Amino acid sequence: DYTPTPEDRFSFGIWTVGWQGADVFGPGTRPAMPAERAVRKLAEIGAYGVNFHDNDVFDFDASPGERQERIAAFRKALDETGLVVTTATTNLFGHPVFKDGAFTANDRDVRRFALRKVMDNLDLAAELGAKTYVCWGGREGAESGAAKDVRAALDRYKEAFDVLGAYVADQGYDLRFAIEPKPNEPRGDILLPTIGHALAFIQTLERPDNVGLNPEVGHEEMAGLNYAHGLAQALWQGKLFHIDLNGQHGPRYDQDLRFGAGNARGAFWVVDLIENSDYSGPIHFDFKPPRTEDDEGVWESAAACMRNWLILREKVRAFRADPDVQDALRQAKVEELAQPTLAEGEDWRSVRAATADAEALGARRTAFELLDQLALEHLYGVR
Ligand code: GLT
Ligand code: MN
Ligand code: MN
Ligand code: MN
Repeated sequence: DYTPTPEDRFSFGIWTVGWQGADVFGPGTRPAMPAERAVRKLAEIGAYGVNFHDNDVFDFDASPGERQERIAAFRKALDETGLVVTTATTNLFGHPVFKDGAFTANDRDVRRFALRKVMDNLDLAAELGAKTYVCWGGREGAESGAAKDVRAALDRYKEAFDVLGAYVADQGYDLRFAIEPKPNEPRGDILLPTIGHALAFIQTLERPDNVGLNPEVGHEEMAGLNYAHGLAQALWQGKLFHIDLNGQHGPRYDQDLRFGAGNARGAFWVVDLIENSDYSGPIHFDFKPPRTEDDEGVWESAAACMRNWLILREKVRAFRADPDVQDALRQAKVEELAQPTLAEGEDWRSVRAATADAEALGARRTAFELLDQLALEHLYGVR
């Protein structure tokens, strides 16, 4: 039985199910979906929480009255369904004002406008109880060489996080920022393109403890990287604040397939890692129901994200419980890696003096193929 429960902490961006399907080659294929409808339908299919952009709830040019009205409808749906706002974020990419980015736009007036827009939505995020504030800088970047001074842009990127960090601290908000890396699309090259770039950047900030990551499956795979390995390093550095789960087929355009589609083997290791970690944030899906789907297809694909997580969770549990796997793990010396290379009280001298038979060590069995085949057989459903 793969029925989602609140304990599973499944959440969705309002913009995922709300995506109308407009792409570079044609307009949308589905009608607009008000945020409150997304909330009600997500609750119906078993989600626990939601994430939203300011402009998923109200239009960019909404009057103050319209803004209040839209927020009230959103809030009413949240109250009536019990769905939790786990996360919020700002649309800093849709309007032409952000055509050259927001925090790193060459035009200083644009940068000041962007900061104000974020602060406005931080107020709403705090009011609605969000704990994480995602920052995806999709328009921060360039298509050409001379137009962007990357080092100056990084100065401004850091300045933005320092200013916003001070705002959150001064307001006493219980909110942490999560940077979402992406290598390209919509910009030709985006700043902070991977988990690694973002981790290094965070260390330069005035409040590094309040800033972590929101890595997305497709974004790391577009860069040819192993998403589970990236998540593991983020966890190791105490920086996995949030996750954007979806599916992707290799290094092509950002596909945002439902979770579990695309690289199914990669998805298996993601579930294995997260289920066996201390990650306590939402299991959050950022996918786009393909443009081919009607409203029914939208909810089928959203429900499938959760179902695929639960199916893979069952499989990784069976994999870890399988005595053959436990034996292969022993043969592969997986636990031995947790043992420090130097013993208590040893220093470099102990290793300097050691002798080894490199030929014999090089001939030792690893059993890695045996172990990986067992994982695949669990995934393929024959064990
Ligand atoms: C946008 C993007 C996503 C980001 C969202 C947060 S919006 O759809 O493609 O990957 O997570 O701004
Ligand atoms: Mn995302
Ligand atoms: Mn994506
Ligand atoms: Mn995306």
